[in-house]
Amino acid sequence: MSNYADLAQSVIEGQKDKVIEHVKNLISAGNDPMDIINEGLIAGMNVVGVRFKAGDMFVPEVLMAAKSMAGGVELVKPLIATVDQKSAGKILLGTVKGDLHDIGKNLVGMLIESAGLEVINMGVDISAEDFVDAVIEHEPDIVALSALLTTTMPAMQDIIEILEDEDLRDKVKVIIGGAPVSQEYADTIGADGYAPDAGSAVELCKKLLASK
Ligand code: B1M
Repeated sequence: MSNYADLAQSVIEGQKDKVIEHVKNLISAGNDPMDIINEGLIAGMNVVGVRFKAGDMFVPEVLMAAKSMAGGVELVKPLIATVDQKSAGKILLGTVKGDLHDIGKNLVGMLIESAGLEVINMGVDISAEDFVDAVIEHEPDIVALSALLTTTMPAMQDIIEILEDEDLRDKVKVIIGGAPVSQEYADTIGADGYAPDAGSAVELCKKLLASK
């Protein structure tokens, strides 16, 4: 038998095999896939964040935790109910330049996709110019930007400014998310919205698509 606390502890310890075992057990026991993510995997990663900040954990250990969490998310991913419909919108998603954090961004992509929207996931460390080129190439309805570092947040503003310079700003909505950003920051840089978590990102996308 496994519980959410065991799963969170295995994420903290970076024990990918144990994470996979606990996730499999929790799935077999009929637990909700989103509860497995929120109460087990993310709960563990939140503790990692606190210990990392306090200097009790270091980058290699944090990477092990991140890889363990990603292994767990992969198992849960097929179980997230997918709305079977023709794509109701196209979302261009990526982590901004200088930033390598992708766990939250990938969760956001997974949930948006499961809501029946098309997601083009550009990955991490994406320059403003590459985002704008991708807007021209893919013509998305929404650009969703992730940043986890206070030092990379300004890259979000760069993207909005280049979109304005290229006369593309009125063709695409821009939304932002990630631990250091906020609704206030979204307002400051002229983004169309902010989502604090993956579930809210889905709701925000739906709201913006409905208003288009
Ligand atoms: Co880094 N890191 N990290 N890190 N890391 C943080 C972000 C930090 C807060 C840790 C700390 O000090 N407490 C800190 C940033 C401090 C700051 O800027 N204020 C930090 C630092 C300092 C660094 C380095 C500089 C460390 C170093 O090298 N000295 C370095 C930078 C590397 C770089 O990016 N250039 C670094 C490196 C790393 C690892 C590579 C080791 C690893 C990342 C692995 C990976 O992503 N593949 C890592 C990790 C794992 C973390 C913490 C511990 C966990 C992040 C995470 O995955 N959380 C993090 C501490 C923390 O956040 N508590 C930390 C789980 C995830 C589900 O949540 O990403 O917040 P989150 O995503 C949420 C929401 O934010 C939101 O929805 C998600 C799901 O609910 N969301 C969006 C995210 N993106 C969205 C986009 C949207 C909408 C919502 O679109 C609209």
